Amino acid sequence: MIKKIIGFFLAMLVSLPLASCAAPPPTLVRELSADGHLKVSVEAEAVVLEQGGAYLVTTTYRGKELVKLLGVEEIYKTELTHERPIIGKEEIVIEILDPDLVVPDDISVPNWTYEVYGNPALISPVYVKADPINLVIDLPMSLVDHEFEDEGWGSSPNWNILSAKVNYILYEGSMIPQAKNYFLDSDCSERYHVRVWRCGDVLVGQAHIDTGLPHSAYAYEKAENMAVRAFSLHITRRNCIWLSNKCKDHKGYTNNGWASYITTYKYYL
Ligand SMILES: [Ca+2]
Repeated sequence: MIKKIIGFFLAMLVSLPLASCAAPPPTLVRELSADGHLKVSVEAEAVVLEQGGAYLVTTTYRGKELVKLLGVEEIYKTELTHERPIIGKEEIVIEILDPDLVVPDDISVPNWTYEVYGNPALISPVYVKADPINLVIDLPMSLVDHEFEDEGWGSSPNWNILSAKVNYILYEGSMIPQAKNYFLDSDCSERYHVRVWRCGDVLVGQAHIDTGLPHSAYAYEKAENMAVRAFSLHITRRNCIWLSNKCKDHKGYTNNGWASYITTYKYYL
């Protein structure tokens, strides 16, 4: 009996340090921001396949942090363009929407747009934070079409996924694809680009100047002002809705965090 009791205590002593070693090793330190974004260091690479005057651009993000966070070595997206894209490889930090985020449903206007990346091993796509929302438009889409067209902007309906210009917003717990694209040629072969989403009773927009592929939107404030100018017959308020999305684009221009508001014709007052 005494031997059994001594054996029991010896077994306990041996098992204690083993039990403490069984704790899972530390994984990626998740730097989760207040709005549910994770910062991830990646290597970004764009590869181009040219065919018949069109360019198929595959942008891939790779890195150890993606392995730890998502269980895959890379995520990627494919885009089709008719403009010769800029290609290359660079180390960057991206922000992705936390896949485990419990999405709040009390936000009336979203404040960021997202690009979608995929990998066959993933159940869900990865949403990478793209650009700040900077327009809130309280008008029917048909009237937005009309006013942009009157000012010389071109438009296109929603694109299929290979055509690539589809970005998303997070609204009431779902990722919503954009409804329309509007374009206006700028100087130096650049163009103004406004993406628009339906968002409950209003539309929201993201205006920027586009330098081509891979993703290179910049000058959000300048493009926001240019978009508002297309609505000169309407009541507009520049930079009046705080969306907490102040940031700098890759050329160093600041987005001030305030969206402009566009609503009914002036003569309705
Ligand atoms: Ca603004």
